[in-house]
Amino acid sequence: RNPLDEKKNEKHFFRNDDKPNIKWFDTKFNINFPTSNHLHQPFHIRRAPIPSIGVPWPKPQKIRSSSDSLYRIKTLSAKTNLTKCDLLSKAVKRYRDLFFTCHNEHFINNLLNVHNANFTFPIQKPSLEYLMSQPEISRLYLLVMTCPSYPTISSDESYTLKTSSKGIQIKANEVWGAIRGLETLSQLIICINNTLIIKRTEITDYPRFPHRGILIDSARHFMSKTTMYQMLSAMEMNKMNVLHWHLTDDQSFPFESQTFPDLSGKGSYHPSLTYTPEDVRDIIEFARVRGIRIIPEFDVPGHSFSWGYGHPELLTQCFDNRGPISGHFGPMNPAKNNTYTFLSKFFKEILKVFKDQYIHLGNDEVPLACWNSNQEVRQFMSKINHISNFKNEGTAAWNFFTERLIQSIKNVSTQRENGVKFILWHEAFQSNLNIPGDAIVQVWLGPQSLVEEVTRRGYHAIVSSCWYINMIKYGVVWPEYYLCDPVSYSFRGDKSLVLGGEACLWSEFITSETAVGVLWPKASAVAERLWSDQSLRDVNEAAPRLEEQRCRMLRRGLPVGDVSGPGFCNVKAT
Ligand code: CP6
Repeated sequence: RNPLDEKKNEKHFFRNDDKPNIKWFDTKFNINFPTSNHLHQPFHIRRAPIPSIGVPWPKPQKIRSSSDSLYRIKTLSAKTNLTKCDLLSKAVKRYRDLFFTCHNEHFINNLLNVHNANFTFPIQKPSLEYLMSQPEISRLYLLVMTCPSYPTISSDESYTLKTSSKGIQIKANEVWGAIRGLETLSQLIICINNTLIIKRTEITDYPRFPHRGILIDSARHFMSKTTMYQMLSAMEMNKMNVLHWHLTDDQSFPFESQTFPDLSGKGSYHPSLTYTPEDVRDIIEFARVRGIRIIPEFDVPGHSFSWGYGHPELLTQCFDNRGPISGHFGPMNPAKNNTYTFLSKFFKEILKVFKDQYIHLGNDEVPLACWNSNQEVRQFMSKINHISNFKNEGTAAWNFFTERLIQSIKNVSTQRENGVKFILWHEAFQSNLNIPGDAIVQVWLGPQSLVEEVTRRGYHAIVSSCWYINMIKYGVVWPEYYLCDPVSYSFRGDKSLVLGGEACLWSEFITSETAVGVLWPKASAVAERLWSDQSLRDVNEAAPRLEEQRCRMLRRGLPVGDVSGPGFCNVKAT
């Protein structure tokens, strides 16, 4: 049974079933971009970019702006009540350069002409005189209550932003909100006639879900440090806050362990295709200052073939009726004590390297057939099965493995301030393993009813099933991602237990060179779904804003792809 076939039959998942007349298949090729009269343009326009310049993505929860009050910005001096918050000073430093980069000077007049500027400005041609007569503001007030050092699942990312003749004010309970507010501010500032302009604006903003992630698979193809940085920058621009780092899989083991150097020494594709301890520290720090958590996944007991290059003793030898199959190793061997002592040493190191409270233990697609084929494991399994009530011996052994591993990781977590908690793929839940009550179940395949069931049994859930961005398709596909709601109006479970979702970039056919262009700006659609209000479901309203967000990412140097068909951005091609 191919799980992908099941997926095909379940076309209706996560659609907004309460509003059946929204058919996103129909809207797919029918997004109403305004057409432009290009005759008066000094350069050829096939389809003009939409001037959603100055309109933020993802859409804030509440935004009020007045187009007839503009402010000019020549300089900005940031004043903050917190002087010893490195995260805040670093964020100001990062964003200051962005505020003062005039990107659209060659284009904006044209855009204003073309579209009568109804989108962002009521004025048709803001003359230099008009702009220069607008009041100037020069102060940025950052009022922040607390400055925690690492983001967590319960971080407060809310903020308010207000521009007035006194200046710009961003208020936040925690520094994470200030970082989100600065990103919004950077998107509100536009540049006309080489002058920075911001409208009078009032924003109250906060995320709908606390877990808004992407999954990066560094094991099928190695993802360079530069690519990881680009991913994190794009996440910050889209207010995403979790990087689920799928670090190891059957094909390679790029993580350099100090405790067991042979894991990457023999299990990486090449000695240069690894993450050194310094690389990992740098990536965690790059993420931290952007309010992004890094959750590493070390997939066990399946998807673990590459562990065997350095440590073959961990894996199960698979047999057929003639004997051991040469080179055929299955999931980690649940019958050996060594497996557990090895893994508890390994995870002791992981808990030191990675700072987040959560680690991801995989537990997807465990091939039980290999365990069944191995005499030693079979003996162990029948022993285990006596003392458990699983129908299937393989599942009993799998449960034993996962339970014991989790316990041993908890045992080595005592030096950690916040202990350790676990995320598992939904198979562990579906097979009724005894997973801790505070574990999070990540659903990667299956209907909304599976997510509902997860919450009905009291577990927290993360949803990925409709966001396999690596499945490259021709045409305009982002509305599909955009309209997929982890908690649709018809959700029959405990909505409060759904923490959010992740856009996944499984990398069997994606490389470091193509990853950013495949994931973005498609993942931007997911980002708005997870940040903004549930009622925001108009793809025609979103389309021009998404297009501007794509252009913004390009302007900031990210090699993003295209999602809406022929067009161009007001940025010089490199
Ligand atoms: N790799 C791992 C994968 C997938 C999973 N685990 C996967 C397979 C098919 C789809 C999506 C993801 N490539 N380790 C399952 C979580 Cl459609």
